[in-house]
Amino acid sequence: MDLWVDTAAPQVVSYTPAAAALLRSPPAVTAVLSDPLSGVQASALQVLLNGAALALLYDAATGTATSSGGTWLEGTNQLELRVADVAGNAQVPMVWSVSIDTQPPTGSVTINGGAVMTTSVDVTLGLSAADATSAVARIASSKEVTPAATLRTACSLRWRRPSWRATRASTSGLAPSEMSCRKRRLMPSTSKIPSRP
Ligand SMILES: [Ca+2]
Repeated sequence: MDLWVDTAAPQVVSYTPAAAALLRSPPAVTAVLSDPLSGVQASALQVLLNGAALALLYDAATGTATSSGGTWLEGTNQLELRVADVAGNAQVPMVWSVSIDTQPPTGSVTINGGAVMTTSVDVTLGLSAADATSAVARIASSKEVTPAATLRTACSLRWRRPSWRATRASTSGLAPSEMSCRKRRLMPSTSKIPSRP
């Protein structure tokens, strides 16, 4: 007759997502568990997301528990992993937090303080950006503009010696990048002083 004595709780070999992780979308929570003697009690496995139990699948062959679904919050989420073995030894619940940030930063661009026209080849860009959940990593600007078709309908140029003259279909509602390109087109290197229509 064999008598098994198991006084050791299961061990959490690894888990995801990592503590303090910053993620763009809700993840599956996974944990690899080990209990050499009596084995992990699948029915005792629990992953709590902000206090609510997640649906969980346990693969005994690999010792991997995988969650699905759950109501994740924008910002900080608390996870708790509860594990016990068949003999009833429970591991101390593991608690950690991860952050979810699904929203891109908001930002704005102004050209020469929002001026509708400039006679200068050089303009000053006013750039601002903010992010409610994480932080803004960088701000980049470009003078590349697409699609070109938008520009053709947004403004037109007429050659009227000795100066360029520009007309525009609309000033309001154009994206800053379109304004940027329009200004570039308003100011060819050979032009003289542009004037309003
Ligand atoms: Ca055990």
